[in-house]
Amino acid sequence: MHPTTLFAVDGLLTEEEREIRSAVRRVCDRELRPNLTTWFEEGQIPARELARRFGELGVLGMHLEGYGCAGLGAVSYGLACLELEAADSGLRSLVSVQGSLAMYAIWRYGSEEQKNEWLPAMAAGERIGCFGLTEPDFGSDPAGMRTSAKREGGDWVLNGTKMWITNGSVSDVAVVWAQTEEGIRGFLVPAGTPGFTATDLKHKVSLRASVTSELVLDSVRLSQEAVLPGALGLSGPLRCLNEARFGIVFGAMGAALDCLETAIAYAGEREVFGRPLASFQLTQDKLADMALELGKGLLLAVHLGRLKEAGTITPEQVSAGKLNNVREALEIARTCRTILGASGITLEYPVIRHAVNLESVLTYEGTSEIHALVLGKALTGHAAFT
Ligand code: TGC
Ligand code: FAD
Repeated sequence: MHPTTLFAVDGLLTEEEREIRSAVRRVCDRELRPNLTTWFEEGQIPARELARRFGELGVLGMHLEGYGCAGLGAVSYGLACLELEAADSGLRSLVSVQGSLAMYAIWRYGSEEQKNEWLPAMAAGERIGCFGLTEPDFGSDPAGMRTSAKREGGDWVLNGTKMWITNGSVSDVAVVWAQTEEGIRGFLVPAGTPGFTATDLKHKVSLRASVTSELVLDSVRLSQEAVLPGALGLSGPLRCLNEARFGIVFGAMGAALDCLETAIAYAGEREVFGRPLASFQLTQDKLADMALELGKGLLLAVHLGRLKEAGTITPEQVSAGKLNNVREALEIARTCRTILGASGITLEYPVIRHAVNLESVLTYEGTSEIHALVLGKALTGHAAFT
């Protein structure tokens, strides 16, 4: 039995959703999987080429309406994230940051001119975006950010540093969040603007098939047209995070599923003490536990997707999904790694790659501790962040 049939999750999906999932899976199998080990080992991806391919596939900003976006439901978007992350979390990251952070920020808070200028080209993958919220000293606590935007005549002048920014150096536009006299505001900073530089962070052990950069803004002068008019205050970027976190609820289960499928196949073939590893009770106990967590995680993801489609999902529910599904995916990846023994530490199998990638996923888009605190606040009424 395939692990996902245990909970009959497919029965909860529409035909269109299953077709979208198959289309993304086909591209992953034929065009991405053959390259994943090389991209991970070399720590480099052909980001522009991939973005154009993802644009053709229609997954960039696929849950947004208009401006060249497909306007599909949340579950369809989630299933695309699941398939991409079953290949590699870094590829899902590229798509999440483009569609759920950079495009979403412009789509939700941008002027008509900004939307028309950026969204159709970004949906097509012809232009890439990034989202600069985190700073070297302010990750979990973005309210403390030091990046500032000050008015000078009719212009804005930005100074500061953003850290750990996915797609940073390959982006055509950076959505940069900065402190202003009025509160936190978002700015569109085109690549090549004088004073703006993006430098890649090297020596990553996790998410190697993803571009991660530092952005430096040194007296970057922007016109009034660069401000996102609809966002004021920290709730602006945090609403974008809800979108990307939702995709991760599904995505993490993709990485877990790829690990579990690999472990089941390996345990069936590998003989220890004269019989298949799969026939030992301890192995079956591990597999049963993992199938339970995978199934529960998928059900939670689809349930949250339906709430999102109905427009009733809350940030706390997204936190619950991100916390649970990433934590369980990481646990599944680690347990699958034990089933593969020494083979589990090589890139011949995808398991260790998923496991180290999921360490980043546990940290970005709100660490597991931050999501626990969000739930703690909801349950008790006491905020324990500070
Ligand atoms: P707090 O005072 O609680 O809230 C400030 C304002 O924001 C509102 N708010 C939210 N709005 C929408 N969605 C949410 N999830 C929200 N959470 C809070 C809140 O109502 C308030 O609004 P208003 O109108 O009253 O001003 O803020 P706080 O400073 O106490 O912080 C709360 C906390 C810690 C939960 C928040 O700062 C947080 O989520 N921190 C984690 C930061 C984070 O997740 N960073 C991610 C950066 S992007 C990234 O990692 C991309 S990786 C992508 C990839 O490669 O896939
Ligand atoms: P810190 O906030 O310094 O946290 C360190 C530890 O302290 C964590 O365990 C944390 O949970 C814990 N902690 C913090 N506060 C509390 C508390 N109140 N109580 C208890 N424990 C606490 N950011 C972007 O803006 N855009 C991106 O595109 C982006 N991409 C990323 C890609 C990668 C590969 C990675 C690794 C990160 C990326 N990030 C991005 C940054 C990411 O969002 C931050 O790393 C994350 O929010 C945590 O911030 P930090 O690393 O500064 O850790």
